[in-house]
Amino acid sequence: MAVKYELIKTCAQTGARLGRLHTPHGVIDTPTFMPVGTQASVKGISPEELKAIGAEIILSNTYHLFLRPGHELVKAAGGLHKFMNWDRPILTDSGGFQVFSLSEMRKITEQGVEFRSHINGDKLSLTPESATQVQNALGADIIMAFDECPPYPAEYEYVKQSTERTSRWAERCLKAHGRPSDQALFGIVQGGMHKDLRKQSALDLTSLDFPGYAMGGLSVGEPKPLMYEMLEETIHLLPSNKPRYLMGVGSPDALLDGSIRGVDMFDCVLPTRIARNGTLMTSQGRMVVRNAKYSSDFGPLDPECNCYACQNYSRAYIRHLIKADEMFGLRLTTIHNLHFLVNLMAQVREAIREDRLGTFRDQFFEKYGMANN
Ligand code: PRF
Ligand code: ZN
Repeated sequence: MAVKYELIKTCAQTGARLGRLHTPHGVIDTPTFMPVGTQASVKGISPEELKAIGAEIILSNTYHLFLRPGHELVKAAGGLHKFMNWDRPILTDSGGFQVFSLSEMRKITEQGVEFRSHINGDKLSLTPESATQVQNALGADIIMAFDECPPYPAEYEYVKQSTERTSRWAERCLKAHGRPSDQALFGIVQGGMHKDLRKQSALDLTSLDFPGYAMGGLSVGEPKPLMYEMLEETIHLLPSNKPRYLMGVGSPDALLDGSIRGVDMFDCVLPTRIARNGTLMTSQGRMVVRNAKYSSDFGPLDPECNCYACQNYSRAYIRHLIKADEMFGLRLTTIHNLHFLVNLMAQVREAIREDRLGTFRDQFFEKYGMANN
Protein backbone atom coordinates (compact mmCIF):
# COMPACT_ATOMS: atom_id res chain seq x y z
CA MET A 1 0.00 0.00 0.00
CA ALA A 2 1.51 3.29 -1.11
CA VAL A 3 -0.23 5.46 1.49
CA LYS A 4 -1.46 4.79 4.98
CA TYR A 5 -4.01 6.98 6.76
CA GLU A 6 -3.74 7.18 10.51
CA LEU A 7 -6.75 8.64 12.32
CA ILE A 8 -5.44 10.34 15.44
CA LYS A 9 -8.73 11.58 16.86
CA THR A 10 -12.04 13.17 16.01
CA CYS A 11 -13.16 16.51 17.39
CA ALA A 12 -15.76 15.96 20.13
CA GLN A 13 -17.42 19.25 19.20
CA THR A 14 -17.74 18.69 15.44
CA GLY A 15 -16.64 15.21 14.36
CA ALA A 16 -13.76 16.62 12.27
CA ARG A 17 -10.84 14.23 11.80
CA LEU A 18 -7.25 14.82 12.87
CA GLY A 19 -4.95 12.45 11.02
CA ARG A 20 -1.67 11.70 9.36
CA LEU A 21 -1.22 10.47 5.84
CA HIS A 22 1.99 8.51 5.29
CA THR A 23 3.30 8.61 1.72
CA PRO A 24 6.55 7.59 -0.01
CA HIS A 25 7.72 11.23 0.13
CA GLY A 26 6.77 11.96 3.72
CA VAL A 27 3.96 12.50 6.16
CA ILE A 28 1.07 14.93 5.69
CA ASP A 29 -0.86 16.25 8.68
CA THR A 30 -4.59 16.29 7.93
CA PRO A 31 -6.89 18.07 7.35
CA THR A 32 -4.55 19.69 4.80
CA PHE A 33 -4.67 22.26 2.04
CA MET A 34 -2.75 21.44 -1.16
CA PRO A 35 -1.39 24.39 -3.19
CA VAL A 36 -1.88 23.92 -6.92
CA GLY A 37 1.12 23.63 -9.25
CA THR A 38 -0.66 22.92 -12.51
CA GLN A 39 2.38 23.06 -14.79
CA ALA A 40 4.81 21.45 -12.30
CA SER A 41 5.24 24.85 -10.64
CA VAL A 42 3.20 26.78 -8.09
CA LYS A 43 3.12 29.99 -10.12
CA GLY A 44 5.98 32.25 -9.11
CA ILE A 45 7.06 30.28 -6.04
CA SER A 46 10.10 28.02 -5.61
CA PRO A 47 9.96 24.69 -3.77
CA GLU A 48 12.15 26.23 -1.05
CA GLU A 49 9.59 29.00 -0.58
CA LEU A 50 6.77 26.46 -0.50
CA LYS A 51 8.58 24.62 2.27
CA ALA A 52 9.06 27.85 4.23
CA ILE A 53 5.32 28.46 3.88
CA GLY A 54 4.77 25.02 5.41
CA ALA A 55 3.12 23.28 2.44
CA GLU A 56 3.26 19.50 2.92
CA ILE A 57 1.88 18.36 -0.43
CA ILE A 58 1.17 20.01 -3.77
CA LEU A 59 -1.16 19.14 -6.63
CA SER A 60 -0.23 18.97 -10.28
CA ASN A 61 -2.20 18.21 -13.43
CA THR A 62 -2.05 15.26 -15.78
CA TYR A 63 -3.86 17.11 -18.55
CA HIS A 64 -1.34 19.96 -18.70
CA LEU A 65 1.79 17.84 -18.32
CA PHE A 66 0.50 15.33 -20.88
CA LEU A 67 0.12 18.16 -23.43
CA ARG A 68 3.37 19.86 -22.45
CA PRO A 69 6.15 18.83 -21.91
CA GLY A 70 4.76 15.27 -22.16
CA HIS A 71 4.87 12.52 -19.54
CA GLU A 72 7.70 10.68 -21.33
CA LEU A 73 9.93 13.70 -20.91
CA VAL A 74 9.05 14.02 -17.21
CA LYS A 75 9.76 10.31 -16.81
CA ALA A 76 13.12 10.70 -18.57
CA ALA A 77 13.94 13.51 -16.10
CA GLY A 78 13.48 11.00 -13.28
CA GLY A 79 9.83 11.72 -12.51
CA LEU A 80 7.92 14.80 -11.43
CA HIS A 81 9.59 15.16 -8.02
CA LYS A 82 13.03 15.30 -9.58
CA PHE A 83 11.95 17.32 -12.62
CA MET A 84 10.60 20.14 -10.43
CA ASN A 85 12.94 19.68 -7.45
CA TRP A 86 10.14 19.07 -4.91
CA ASP A 87 10.91 16.16 -2.62
CA ARG A 88 7.68 16.18 -0.61
CA PRO A 89 4.41 14.45 -1.57
CA ILE A 90 2.68 15.26 -4.86
CA LEU A 91 -0.85 14.45 -6.01
CA THR A 92 -1.76 14.53 -9.70
CA ASP A 93 -5.31 15.06 -10.87
CA SER A 94 -6.29 12.68 -13.67
CA GLY A 95 -7.21 15.18 -16.35
CA GLY A 96 -10.84 14.12 -16.12
CA PHE A 97 -11.78 17.61 -14.99
CA GLN A 98 -9.36 19.82 -16.95
CA VAL A 99 -10.18 18.15 -20.25
CA PHE A 100 -13.79 19.23 -19.77
CA SER A 101 -13.00 22.77 -18.70
CA LEU A 102 -10.10 23.60 -21.02
CA SER A 103 -9.97 21.54 -24.19
CA GLU A 104 -12.00 22.15 -27.31
CA MET A 105 -14.32 19.89 -29.26
CA ARG A 106 -14.33 17.10 -26.72
CA LYS A 107 -16.24 13.92 -27.37
CA ILE A 108 -17.04 11.49 -24.58
CA THR A 109 -17.49 7.81 -25.35
CA GLU A 110 -17.38 4.67 -23.25
CA GLN A 111 -13.74 4.38 -24.30
CA GLY A 112 -12.69 7.82 -23.01
CA VAL A 113 -12.50 11.42 -24.18
CA GLU A 114 -11.29 12.75 -27.51
CA PHE A 115 -10.39 16.42 -27.58
CA ARG A 116 -8.27 19.11 -29.16
CA SER A 117 -5.36 20.56 -27.24
CA HIS A 118 -6.00 24.11 -26.01
CA ILE A 119 -2.35 24.82 -26.80
CA ASN A 120 -1.99 23.84 -30.47
CA GLY A 121 -5.25 22.21 -31.54
CA ASP A 122 -3.73 18.70 -31.82
CA LYS A 123 -6.27 15.91 -31.77
CA LEU A 124 -5.66 13.85 -28.62
CA SER A 125 -7.43 11.44 -26.35
CA LEU A 126 -7.41 10.35 -22.73
CA THR A 127 -8.86 7.10 -21.49
CA PRO A 128 -8.94 5.56 -18.03
CA GLU A 129 -5.96 3.44 -19.10
CA SER A 130 -3.89 6.23 -20.67
CA ALA A 131 -4.63 8.74 -17.89
CA THR A 132 -3.41 6.15 -15.39
CA GLN A 133 -0.32 5.32 -17.45
CA VAL A 134 0.51 9.01 -17.81
CA GLN A 135 0.23 9.38 -14.03
CA ASN A 136 2.41 6.29 -13.56
CA ALA A 137 5.07 7.99 -15.70
CA LEU A 138 4.79 11.28 -13.78
CA GLY A 139 5.27 9.40 -10.51
CA ALA A 140 3.18 11.37 -7.97
CA ASP A 141 2.55 9.78 -4.58
CA ILE A 142 -1.21 10.01 -5.07
CA ILE A 143 -2.89 9.70 -8.46
CA MET A 144 -6.55 10.10 -9.35
CA ALA A 145 -9.01 7.96 -11.27
CA PHE A 146 -10.14 9.28 -14.65
CA ASP A 147 -13.66 10.60 -14.14
CA GLU A 148 -16.25 12.84 -15.70
CA CYS A 149 -17.41 15.86 -13.71
CA PRO A 150 -20.87 16.67 -15.07
CA PRO A 151 -21.74 20.35 -15.41
CA TYR A 152 -24.17 22.10 -13.08
CA PRO A 153 -27.02 22.10 -13.66
CA ALA A 154 -27.45 18.87 -15.64
CA GLU A 155 -30.34 16.55 -16.46
CA TYR A 156 -30.83 13.59 -14.11
CA GLU A 157 -30.62 11.05 -16.96
CA TYR A 158 -27.34 12.49 -18.21
CA VAL A 159 -25.80 12.53 -14.73
CA LYS A 160 -26.94 8.93 -14.18
CA GLN A 161 -25.26 7.71 -17.38
CA SER A 162 -22.15 9.75 -16.64
CA THR A 163 -21.88 8.55 -13.05
CA GLU A 164 -22.26 4.90 -14.04
CA ARG A 165 -19.60 5.37 -16.70
CA THR A 166 -17.29 6.99 -14.16
CA SER A 167 -17.68 3.86 -11.99
CA ARG A 168 -16.78 1.63 -14.94
CA TRP A 169 -13.82 3.90 -15.72
CA ALA A 170 -12.68 3.65 -12.08
CA GLU A 171 -12.43 -0.11 -12.39
CA ARG A 172 -10.41 0.24 -15.61
CA CYS A 173 -8.05 2.69 -13.87
CA LEU A 174 -7.39 0.15 -11.11
CA LYS A 175 -6.64 -2.55 -13.68
CA ALA A 176 -4.30 -0.28 -15.64
CA HIS A 177 -2.42 0.94 -12.55
CA GLY A 178 1.18 -0.16 -12.92
CA ARG A 179 2.67 1.12 -9.65
CA PRO A 180 0.29 0.26 -6.79
CA SER A 181 3.18 -0.26 -4.39
CA ASP A 182 4.44 3.34 -4.57
CA GLN A 183 1.52 5.32 -5.97
CA ALA A 184 -1.91 5.39 -4.33
CA LEU A 185 -4.78 5.57 -6.81
CA PHE A 186 -7.80 7.38 -5.34
CA GLY A 187 -11.36 6.81 -6.58
CA ILE A 188 -13.63 9.81 -7.27
CA VAL A 189 -17.27 9.87 -6.21
CA GLN A 190 -19.53 11.72 -8.65
CA GLY A 191 -23.33 11.82 -8.95
CA GLY A 192 -24.00 15.50 -9.58
CA MET A 193 -26.53 17.03 -7.22
CA HIS A 194 -28.61 13.86 -6.93
CA LYS A 195 -28.51 12.05 -3.62
CA ASP A 196 -29.34 8.61 -5.02
CA LEU A 197 -26.65 8.89 -7.70
CA ARG A 198 -24.09 10.13 -5.15
CA LYS A 199 -24.92 7.16 -2.93
CA GLN A 200 -24.68 4.66 -5.78
CA SER A 201 -21.38 6.18 -6.88
CA ALA A 202 -19.98 5.91 -3.34
CA LEU A 203 -21.10 2.27 -3.13
CA ASP A 204 -19.64 1.42 -6.56
CA LEU A 205 -16.30 2.98 -5.70
CA THR A 206 -15.97 1.65 -2.16
CA SER A 207 -16.64 -1.87 -3.46
CA LEU A 208 -13.49 -1.42 -5.57
CA ASP A 209 -11.29 -0.85 -2.51
CA PHE A 210 -9.24 2.24 -3.39
CA PRO A 211 -6.65 3.44 -0.83
CA GLY A 212 -8.42 6.83 -0.68
CA TYR A 213 -11.53 8.56 -1.97
CA ALA A 214 -12.33 11.95 -3.44
CA MET A 215 -15.62 13.76 -3.70
CA GLY A 216 -15.73 15.22 -7.21
CA GLY A 217 -18.35 17.18 -9.08
CA LEU A 218 -18.84 19.69 -6.26
CA SER A 219 -18.13 23.43 -6.20
CA VAL A 220 -19.12 23.60 -9.86
CA GLY A 221 -21.46 26.59 -9.47
CA GLU A 222 -24.08 25.15 -7.12
CA PRO A 223 -25.09 27.05 -3.97
CA LYS A 224 -22.88 26.22 -0.98
CA PRO A 225 -25.70 24.67 1.11
CA LEU A 226 -26.35 22.21 -1.74
CA MET A 227 -22.66 21.31 -1.86
CA TYR A 228 -22.70 20.52 1.88
CA GLU A 229 -25.89 18.49 1.49
CA MET A 230 -24.19 16.36 -1.19
CA LEU A 231 -21.03 16.07 0.88
CA GLU A 232 -22.97 14.90 3.92
CA GLU A 233 -24.87 12.43 1.80
CA THR A 234 -21.65 10.79 0.63
CA ILE A 235 -19.01 11.10 3.26
CA HIS A 236 -20.42 8.68 5.85
CA LEU A 237 -20.42 5.97 3.16
CA LEU A 238 -16.66 6.19 2.78
CA PRO A 239 -14.41 4.00 4.93
CA SER A 240 -13.16 5.88 8.00
CA ASN A 241 -9.70 4.32 7.77
CA LYS A 242 -8.96 5.99 4.43
CA PRO A 243 -8.36 9.63 3.44
CA ARG A 244 -11.17 11.76 1.99
CA TYR A 245 -10.44 14.51 -0.49
CA LEU A 246 -12.84 17.28 -1.54
CA MET A 247 -11.66 18.31 -5.01
CA GLY A 248 -11.27 21.92 -6.10
CA VAL A 249 -12.51 23.41 -2.84
CA GLY A 250 -10.37 25.84 -0.85
CA SER A 251 -12.08 29.06 0.18
CA PRO A 252 -11.44 29.69 3.89
CA ASP A 253 -15.08 29.11 4.87
CA ALA A 254 -15.21 25.82 2.92
CA LEU A 255 -11.96 24.59 4.48
CA LEU A 256 -13.62 24.99 7.89
CA ASP A 257 -17.05 23.68 6.94
CA GLY A 258 -15.52 20.82 4.94
CA SER A 259 -13.21 19.79 7.80
CA ILE A 260 -16.19 19.81 10.16
CA ARG A 261 -17.90 17.35 7.82
CA GLY A 262 -14.96 14.95 7.84
CA VAL A 263 -12.85 16.02 4.85
CA ASP A 264 -9.07 15.41 5.13
CA MET A 265 -7.69 17.01 1.95
CA PHE A 266 -8.51 20.09 -0.11
CA ASP A 267 -7.02 21.85 -3.13
CA CYS A 268 -7.90 25.08 -4.88
CA VAL A 269 -6.38 27.65 -7.24
CA LEU A 270 -8.19 30.43 -5.35
CA PRO A 271 -5.36 31.70 -3.10
CA THR A 272 -2.78 31.76 -5.88
CA ARG A 273 -5.18 33.07 -8.53
CA ILE A 274 -6.53 36.00 -6.51
CA ALA A 275 -3.00 36.80 -5.31
CA ARG A 276 -2.06 37.46 -8.91
CA ASN A 277 -4.66 40.18 -9.18
CA GLY A 278 -3.62 41.75 -5.89
CA THR A 279 -6.28 40.27 -3.59
CA LEU A 280 -5.27 39.01 -0.16
CA MET A 281 -6.86 36.71 2.36
CA THR A 282 -6.26 38.23 5.78
CA SER A 283 -7.42 37.60 9.33
CA GLN A 284 -9.88 40.47 8.80
CA GLY A 285 -11.27 39.18 5.50
CA ARG A 286 -10.37 39.88 1.89
CA MET A 287 -8.28 42.89 1.06
CA VAL A 288 -7.43 44.41 -2.34
CA VAL A 289 -3.95 45.85 -1.84
CA ARG A 290 -4.07 47.62 -5.22
CA ASN A 291 -6.59 50.06 -3.76
CA ALA A 292 -5.48 53.69 -3.42
CA LYS A 293 -6.23 53.69 0.30
CA TYR A 294 -3.10 51.58 0.87
CA SER A 295 -0.76 53.89 -1.06
CA SER A 296 1.00 55.14 2.08
CA ASP A 297 0.10 52.32 4.47
CA PHE A 298 3.41 51.07 5.83
CA GLY A 299 1.92 48.26 7.87
CA PRO A 300 2.07 44.59 6.81
CA LEU A 301 -0.57 42.94 4.60
CA ASP A 302 -1.98 41.21 7.68
CA PRO A 303 -0.83 42.30 11.16
CA GLU A 304 -1.53 38.77 12.46
CA CYS A 305 0.54 37.00 9.82
CA ASN A 306 4.15 35.90 10.16
CA CYS A 307 4.80 34.96 6.53
CA TYR A 308 7.87 36.19 4.68
CA ALA A 309 5.87 38.97 2.96
CA CYS A 310 4.29 40.29 6.16
CA GLN A 311 7.55 40.09 8.12
CA ASN A 312 9.49 42.17 5.62
CA TYR A 313 7.31 44.35 3.37
CA SER A 314 4.55 46.94 3.66
CA ARG A 315 1.18 47.27 1.97
CA ALA A 316 2.43 50.49 0.33
CA TYR A 317 5.50 48.74 -1.10
CA ILE A 318 3.56 45.71 -2.38
CA ARG A 319 0.91 48.00 -3.88
CA HIS A 320 3.65 49.94 -5.62
CA LEU A 321 5.20 46.75 -7.03
CA ILE A 322 1.88 45.57 -8.41
CA LYS A 323 1.06 48.97 -9.93
CA ALA A 324 4.51 49.04 -11.53
CA ASP A 325 4.05 45.51 -12.89
CA GLU A 326 6.96 44.19 -10.89
CA MET A 327 6.80 40.40 -10.61
CA PHE A 328 8.06 40.48 -7.05
CA GLY A 329 4.76 42.01 -5.91
CA LEU A 330 2.76 39.03 -7.10
CA ARG A 331 5.27 36.62 -5.61
CA LEU A 332 4.75 38.31 -2.23
CA THR A 333 0.94 38.22 -2.43
CA THR A 334 1.09 34.55 -3.48
CA ILE A 335 3.39 33.69 -0.57
CA HIS A 336 1.04 35.46 1.83
CA ASN A 337 -2.19 33.80 0.59
CA LEU A 338 -0.68 30.32 0.60
CA HIS A 339 0.70 30.92 4.07
CA PHE A 340 -2.71 32.11 5.19
CA LEU A 341 -4.43 28.86 4.14
CA VAL A 342 -1.64 26.53 5.23
CA ASN A 343 -1.65 28.29 8.61
CA LEU A 344 -5.45 28.17 8.78
CA MET A 345 -5.27 24.39 8.41
CA ALA A 346 -2.64 24.20 11.19
CA GLN A 347 -5.11 26.10 13.41
CA VAL A 348 -7.91 23.75 12.34
CA ARG A 349 -5.79 20.76 13.40
CA GLU A 350 -4.96 22.37 16.72
CA ALA A 351 -8.65 23.08 17.31
CA ILE A 352 -9.57 19.45 16.51
CA ARG A 353 -6.91 18.26 18.93
CA GLU A 354 -8.55 20.40 21.63
CA ASP A 355 -12.17 19.54 20.69
CA ARG A 356 -13.04 23.16 19.84
CA LEU A 357 -13.28 23.35 16.04
CA GLY A 358 -16.90 24.56 16.22
CA THR A 359 -15.89 27.48 18.43
CA PHE A 360 -12.88 28.23 16.25
CA ARG A 361 -15.08 28.24 13.15
CA ASP A 362 -17.56 30.70 14.64
CA GLN A 363 -14.77 33.02 15.81
CA PHE A 364 -13.10 32.86 12.40
CA PHE A 365 -16.32 33.67 10.55
CA GLU A 366 -17.01 36.55 12.91
CA LYS A 367 -13.69 38.13 12.07
CA TYR A 368 -13.25 37.14 8.44
CA GLY A 369 -16.82 37.86 7.43
CA MET A 370 -19.34 35.38 6.09
CA ALA A 371 -19.89 37.00 2.72
CA ASN A 372 -16.15 37.40 2.24
CA ASN A 373 -14.75 34.09 1.20
N1 PRF B 1 -12.88 15.60 -10.88
C1 PRF B 1 -11.52 15.71 -11.03
N2 PRF B 1 -10.86 16.83 -10.65
C2 PRF B 1 -11.57 17.84 -10.12
C3 PRF B 1 -12.96 17.77 -9.94
C4 PRF B 1 -13.66 16.60 -10.33
O1 PRF B 1 -14.89 16.45 -10.21
C5 PRF B 1 -13.34 19.01 -9.38
C6 PRF B 1 -14.71 19.44 -9.01
N3 PRF B 1 -14.72 20.49 -8.09
C7 PRF B 1 -12.16 19.76 -9.23
N4 PRF B 1 -11.11 19.05 -9.69
N5 PRF B 1 -10.84 14.70 -11.56
ZN1 ZN C 1 1.49 37.27 5.38
